Amino acid sequence: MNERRQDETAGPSATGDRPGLLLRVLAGEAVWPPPVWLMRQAGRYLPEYRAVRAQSPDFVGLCTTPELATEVTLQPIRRYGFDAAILFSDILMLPWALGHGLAFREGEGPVLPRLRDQAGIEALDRNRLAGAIAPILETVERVRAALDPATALIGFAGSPFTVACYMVEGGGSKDHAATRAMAYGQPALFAALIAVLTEASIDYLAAQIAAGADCVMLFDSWAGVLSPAQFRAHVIAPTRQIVAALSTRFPGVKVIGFPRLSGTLLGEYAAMTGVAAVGMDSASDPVVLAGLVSPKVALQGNLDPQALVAGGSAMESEAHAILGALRGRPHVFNLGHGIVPETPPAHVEALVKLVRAA
Ligand code: 1CP
Repeated sequence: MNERRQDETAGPSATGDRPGLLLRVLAGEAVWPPPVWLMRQAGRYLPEYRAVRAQSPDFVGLCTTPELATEVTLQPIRRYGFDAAILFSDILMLPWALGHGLAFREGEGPVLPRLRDQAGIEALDRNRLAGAIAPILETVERVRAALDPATALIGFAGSPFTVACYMVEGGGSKDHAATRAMAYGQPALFAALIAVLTEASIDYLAAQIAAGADCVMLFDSWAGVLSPAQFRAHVIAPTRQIVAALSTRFPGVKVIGFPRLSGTLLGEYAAMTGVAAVGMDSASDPVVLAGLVSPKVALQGNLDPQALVAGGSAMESEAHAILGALRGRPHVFNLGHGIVPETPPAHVEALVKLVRAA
């Protein structure tokens, strides 16, 4: 029997506390057609997001105003009925909550003070965290209350390494040279920074789960710049620590890990960290990754966001190839990186239809 049809005819009231499609896949089930959601599904490609953003020129203010953050989290769910909502916030809200400065400048992206010494690490204040994240947790509660029970709510954080990149570089970077130089040249200092961020990420993610997130995702956008040894130390080890701590506090809780551009190291990451699913970037061949990653770990991804911009037959053939490659194993359909602002909303609608008709 078609599993999705079964879910759809059940309707929200009959669904009860039966887990929706995303949680079933994260529990190891191969659901066909797979659940679908898209990284950065809330954002500037949606006119209704731009309308809210115009009223809230301060991006941090948007993330910390529960009414507005709830609205923009729900916008893509209303439009497309994705199988999961993702909390509207940003990975840089964690350093912000620890007292590190953060500003988003038009056209420039995030700007943070550059962390280069022990004093910078000592200035990070874990005692500020609970108070600072309270509005974000209120958003989690409001979104969970508004969603259909079958739609999962994903909480998230940046991984310690990727958050450290932004703190050391003072913002975005092409090659993260200063961060890599610190990891090699001042290993104790860099390890101390990763340790502080790991502990704070555990607190932050645990609080999101307690507030109603059904699972959490760790975005490690820059994991691919590390050598294998550095990847093991600064990506695999902290991720394993985060997953273990969350599993102790919330037995059975599922974590999705996304060490972007990690290539063949994704297999080791999947085996060593305890994550329930791994995100695949668009450069990875799903057939190859399916051979490297245990079938107990779900794969998430990996349509190129630019194929979604193009739409039409190019998008269709790429999406069908991904679906075909992963049929029969736990798969969450997604992009290989976030939606870009140029994406026509109609192409997203066509993609969701295609996946659901697979
Ligand atoms: O409205 C705007 O102009 C702000 C654009 C924007 C948005 C919509 C930023 C600034 N952050 C977000 C939301 C966001 N960011 C979400 C929640 C919404 C959703 O997914 O629907 C999430 C999960 C993120 C995660 C995030 N932020 C990552 C990891 C994923 C990735 O894309 O690699 C990273 C690296 C960031 C940092 C960041 N925040 C914003 C920007 C422009 C950036 C990238 C900066 C750079 O170029 O390095």
